Amino acid sequence: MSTFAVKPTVLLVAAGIGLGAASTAWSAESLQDVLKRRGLSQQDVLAAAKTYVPTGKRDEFVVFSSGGQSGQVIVYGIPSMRILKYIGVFTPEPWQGYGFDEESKMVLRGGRIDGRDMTWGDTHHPAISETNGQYDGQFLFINDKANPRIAVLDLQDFETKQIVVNPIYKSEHGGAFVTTNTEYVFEAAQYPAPLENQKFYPLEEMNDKYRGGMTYWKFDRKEGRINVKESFSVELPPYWQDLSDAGKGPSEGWSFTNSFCSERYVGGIEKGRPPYEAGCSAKDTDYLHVINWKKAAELVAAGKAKTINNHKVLPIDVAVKEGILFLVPEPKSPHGVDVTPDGKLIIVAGKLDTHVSVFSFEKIMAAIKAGKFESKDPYGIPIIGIKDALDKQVQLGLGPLHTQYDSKPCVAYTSLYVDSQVAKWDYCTGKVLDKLSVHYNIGHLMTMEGDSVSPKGRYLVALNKLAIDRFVPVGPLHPQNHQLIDISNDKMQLLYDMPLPLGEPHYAVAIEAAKLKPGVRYKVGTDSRTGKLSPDYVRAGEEVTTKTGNKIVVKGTLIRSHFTPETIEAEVGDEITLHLTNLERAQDETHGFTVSTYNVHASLEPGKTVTVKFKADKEGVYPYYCTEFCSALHLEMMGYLLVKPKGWKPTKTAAVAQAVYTEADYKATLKKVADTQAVIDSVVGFITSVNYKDFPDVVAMVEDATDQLGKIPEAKAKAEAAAAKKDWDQANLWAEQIWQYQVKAADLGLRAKTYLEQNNAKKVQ
Ligand code: K7E
Ligand code: CUA
Repeated sequence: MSTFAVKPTVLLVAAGIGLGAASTAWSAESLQDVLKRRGLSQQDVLAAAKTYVPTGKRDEFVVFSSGGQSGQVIVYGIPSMRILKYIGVFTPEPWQGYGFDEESKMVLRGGRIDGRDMTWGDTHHPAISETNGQYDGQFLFINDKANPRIAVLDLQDFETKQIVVNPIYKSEHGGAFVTTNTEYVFEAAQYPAPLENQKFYPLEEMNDKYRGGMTYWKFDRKEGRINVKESFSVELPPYWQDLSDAGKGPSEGWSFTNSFCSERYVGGIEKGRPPYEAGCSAKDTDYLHVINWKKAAELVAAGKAKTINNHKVLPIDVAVKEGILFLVPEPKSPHGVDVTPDGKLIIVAGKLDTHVSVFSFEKIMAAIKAGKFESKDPYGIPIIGIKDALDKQVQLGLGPLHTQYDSKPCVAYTSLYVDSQVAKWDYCTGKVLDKLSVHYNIGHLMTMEGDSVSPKGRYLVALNKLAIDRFVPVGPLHPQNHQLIDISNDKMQLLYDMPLPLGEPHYAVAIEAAKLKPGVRYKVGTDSRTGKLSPDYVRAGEEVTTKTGNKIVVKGTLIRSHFTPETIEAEVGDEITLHLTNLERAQDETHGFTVSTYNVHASLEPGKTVTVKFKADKEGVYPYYCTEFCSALHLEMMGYLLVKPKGWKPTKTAAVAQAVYTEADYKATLKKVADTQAVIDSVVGFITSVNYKDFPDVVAMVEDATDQLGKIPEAKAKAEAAAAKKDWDQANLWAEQIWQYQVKAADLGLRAKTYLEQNNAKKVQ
């Protein structure tokens, strides 16, 4: 408390003038001294200089990484590798109130399967929305392999808006990928199963009754949501569809999906059969699925699909008859298919082959046009001969998996899982250009905008599966390891190891930071999960609590540093619904809300309206409070939920005990108020002397400060009325409240002033 009993002028000095004094007393270490002391080489310093982002400066690229088993998304910057955010997607995330307030529970409810809440996920592949094949920075999609689902995140506020469950799969892997204008977000099945929900067929009927497939989710960009009704799937054989990619340029309108276990092997080691790993890798080739999705969509629109589980599915025989589905043999248990930026070539890597296979879209089309097929698979799908589709094969090393592209023409990078290396090579000439060891067992890799039509080059991240010996040990479960690699020169240079402590981040995508334009505040009253105004938001002065039967509805507000209301009275068994609106306009003025032991939490960013709901099923006294340290009086931002026994009646009518103040106290408070007003006047003088209106962030802070100051006349009238009656308690407390409004206004004003100074605001007359 004592900190804030000081005079406001002291606050000002601390905030502004104290800076100059710190830099003199110690003789500084030289760079050489530091290198010696820390045992760093020239190379280390070069790497550090390439990744270090000084205070106040920002990263060039933003990465959205899968959060693996956490079911979340991890956001970090490049080149600093600083983590910026975890976004709750398929699983509850307490900080953001995700899964603890009603609006976000609605989103998670969309991900229920068979009536069950799914509180974990296995996220694999994020994808950024595209316009003309370029990342546009508007939306992010990501899949859940375990519980086949896909999620839509809006990059306006980095929140999950929608989860849809795949209606026909039991697992899925080859998604999320987007078409060049994000018409569709697509995902392929992984492990075959009957498509009908909750339908059993024995494994002996694998070939007939089990299926894979490819689902094309129609994306409505205006709504920012997947349109489930307009979505469809193409039925595929029970090969294990793996990864996918969308055609672009000449191959636009097509999608490509690799597969493994085209053997359709059924294991059963406990029955004496060799395990899946043996039976699924016996053949020399599997199949690349080539699908004309544009035509498939037309066929579905023309009524050629059948309906399974309320979802349109284009059967294999129709797809074959209409000439939209083809297979190309690909060696050998592949994992990864990546279309080149120009859309002409399709690169597939076989985990058990030492080569990457480069297929030519032109050749594939020529074979289809000429009707030149080497055979049909057991489902009647035409198979194009591998020689008729192949442009070239390049030997890279052991266990090639995924490929990404550089801004330099023809340059590609392929991960070598077994060799623990990144191979840089030229897919036009077939030459291997460089190799770099990584630590260890790299899965995916990622270059900047590396799967768009115009990769940005510069950096590559190796997403490694093992992190042996890299970090300070933290127990048998190691962190994941993302390694940043400089690819701007001929030789790759390893720059940085970043431990990722959340889940196995299979894949990641990176976008130029400048393309992201997230908002910093909501329009007051916004339900962020729908993007619309909440029907239950209230402005200052409109707060209301109503009780109908055993249902209590509170429409309240939050502003530094109090809730309205500060008491909620209930009887045991009442159902309580709170609609809370954060009235702040200032950037980063988030409040949190929780009620002791009722397992609710909300994060209220400026302008947001959030609903929490619970049954007050236990008698007692439960403090509620703000969970974000929002202001100097943050700790005082609280209230009481009083849950009374049924039929309880007050026995005492005595007023709530108060501190006892004198006239002298009141006078002293008035003096403090006058001093603070002088500070505010000088800050306001500065702000209005410059072009602050050109800075939207400052304008928002000024609005908030004006809000705070606007409450003063009412408090002042109350103080004066009490003083007239010589009620010094009330007079002094209302004068203190005036000071509270001033302090918050001054705090905002000082922040605005600093901002203006740092951003070179110009004097106006
Ligand atoms: Cu782990 Cu793309 Cu699911 Cu490869 S995936 S490594
Ligand atoms: Cu609001 Cu702390």
